[in-house]
Amino acid sequence: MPRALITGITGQDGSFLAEFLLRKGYEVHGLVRPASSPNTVRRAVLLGEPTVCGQSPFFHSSDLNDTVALGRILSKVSPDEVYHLAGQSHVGLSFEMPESTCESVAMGTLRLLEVIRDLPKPPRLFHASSSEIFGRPNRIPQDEMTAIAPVNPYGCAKAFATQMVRNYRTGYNLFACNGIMYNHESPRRAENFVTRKVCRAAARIKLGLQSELTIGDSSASRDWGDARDYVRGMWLSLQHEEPEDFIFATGQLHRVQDVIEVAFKTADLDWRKYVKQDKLLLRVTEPRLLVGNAEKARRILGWTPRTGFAELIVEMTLAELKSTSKTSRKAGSLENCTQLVITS
Ligand code: G4F
Repeated sequence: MPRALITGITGQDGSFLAEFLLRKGYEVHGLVRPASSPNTVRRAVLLGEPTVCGQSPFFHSSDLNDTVALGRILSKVSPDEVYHLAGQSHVGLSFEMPESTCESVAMGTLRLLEVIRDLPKPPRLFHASSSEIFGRPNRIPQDEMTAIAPVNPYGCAKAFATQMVRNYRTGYNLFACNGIMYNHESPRRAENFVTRKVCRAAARIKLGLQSELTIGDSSASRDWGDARDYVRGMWLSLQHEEPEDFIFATGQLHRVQDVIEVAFKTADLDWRKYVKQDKLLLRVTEPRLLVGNAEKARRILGWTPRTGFAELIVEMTLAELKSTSKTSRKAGSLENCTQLVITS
């Protein structure tokens, strides 16, 4: 039975990856911060299912800033594959907390690399890098050779981590890959990312629980895909015979405004009546035209995204309507929603 360790197992990607690997017959281990209680963790990972295929992950309390504890866990678990997804991942927050963002994202990755290089049998390592390393790129769409030019603290920290992974691969012969991930979403996305924020607001407005949606730059555009597709890409990266970097992206740019229009239409609402802009939500700097060319992943790994943008936003909005209506006294007002299918 192959064994995998996931840092960031309680996040959107970590929970999907844990399920994906359990279904493939892996023994799955996850690193969790000591503050997360096992019950909360299990709920986040398996979303109410006690097990996937009769298995559930093993959780280990540790922090990426504790190299000794990290080394102990890696020695004990002795994984074949490590998926490194942990770290502060909100770009807006990284302007407010640049030091702790760099500590978790940049130094956390370096510590993990140091521990792995000292192991007698180093596992294969996948590092979840980000399109944010490209900032305002001179090449559109971006590929694995595009110059790194981040424009925010999070992007700078990811650039450092990405380059360190490359250095350890070359210098110490580690099987270490960067997946340069463009935005990827799902109903499990945290509420402070724009797609979830919009879909949640559309559902809550429909159910009478919220009166408006306040948004930052609605003209900002991103290459948005489905997190479940990207998790498959993570696994495929480590099954290839050579360690390499791969772009994971849809190649399609959409605006925040497009998210708003699809979500509000799904909830059968006119967005013009509810959406307000707030300059306080604008970022110090915005990256521009981050859109990826995933041709290398398609050619070498056979990876292509399966879910389209509109389909994803509709699914997220319907999931919000369903979960919110369970707790709402106004569930009856769902009757007019387009494409709404609520199953128990
Ligand atoms: O959803 P976002 O916060 O995602 P962002 O900044 O693109 O970062 C995400 O994707 C990256 C690439 O994969 C990851 F590396 C990163 O960890 C994270 O997962 O914002 C998307 C866009 C931005 O242009 C932002 O300025 O939406 C704009 N936006 C407009 N109003 C807003 C809002 N973003 C948020 N979070 N909240 C708003 O009210």
